Amino acid sequence: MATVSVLGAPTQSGTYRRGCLMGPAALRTAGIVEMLGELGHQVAEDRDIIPDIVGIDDGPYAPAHHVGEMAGWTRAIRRAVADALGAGRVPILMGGDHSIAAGSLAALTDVAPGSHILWLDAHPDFNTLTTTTTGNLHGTPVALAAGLDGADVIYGAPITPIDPRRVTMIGIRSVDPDERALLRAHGVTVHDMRDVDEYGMGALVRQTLKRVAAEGARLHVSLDVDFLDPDIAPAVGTTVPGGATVREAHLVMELLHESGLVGSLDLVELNPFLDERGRTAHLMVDLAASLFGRTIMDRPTQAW
Ligand code: EXY
Ligand code: MN
Ligand code: MN
Ligand code: MN
Repeated sequence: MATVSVLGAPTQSGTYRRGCLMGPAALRTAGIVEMLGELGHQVAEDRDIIPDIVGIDDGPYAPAHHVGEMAGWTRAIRRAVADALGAGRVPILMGGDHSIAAGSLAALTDVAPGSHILWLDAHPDFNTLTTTTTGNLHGTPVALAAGLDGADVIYGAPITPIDPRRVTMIGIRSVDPDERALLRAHGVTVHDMRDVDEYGMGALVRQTLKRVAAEGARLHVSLDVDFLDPDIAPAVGTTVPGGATVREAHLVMELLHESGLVGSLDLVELNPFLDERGRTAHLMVDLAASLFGRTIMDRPTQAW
């Protein structure tokens, strides 16, 4: 059983559509804390993070916007997630837009160097402050955590970057031209939805878990609502048709649980304003339940 830190990051400055700052409240309303208790885990803390105040003029970074806000959230999240990991807890970082993962990914290099990252998303979020064309910083966290252009602005000092060769992405179906070149240049493993169609979600996840085990690494999971098909998860601002089904997503989580390799989780981009009576919020909590050990029939589980 795990001791868990439930950490809210109620921000939407990294995206263009308002609403996902209500994400943490919606996940709590959908019962994420109660779910963890019912599965026998101990919730040691359940709080929202307060961002640092960082004044940065967006001008030089245009079209990037809210650069100072992202810097403030990133630095506070990095400390909170690192504290949880350092205390042997499993942090669940609840967004809020995906820019918050710049903080959780940096915490990994602070406290769990060599971690592997599984990015479950329609998008690679591998733009930099210079390649972003929309200026929405939720499209940049992986590239910034890898130390690419703009990392020093967001983190405020040089960071020990994540190793992009230890990043595996599944569900990808919307990639910008510059991202495509950067992903290839930096050795990120990208399983787009064509791979999912060809090989199946189970095979891709098992292959990833084999790599993580061979690396002797812990696994960080970053789940963006838009990994899922919009028909089943409409409550997200950046929907892309052709996403994961409910059962594909549960299979990912069930296999991850059985591996015993997962040490931390981001649940991001939930926009309750776009939801239908909380069904996306409940789906995200149900998927987290599969990650934390809920099964259909009894199955051998591994210690966390
Ligand atoms: N690649 C596009 C951009 O950089 O704006 C779209 C990014 C969407 C990011 C969402 C969080 O996944
Ligand atoms: Mn994302
Ligand atoms: Mn996305
Ligand atoms: Mn998104």
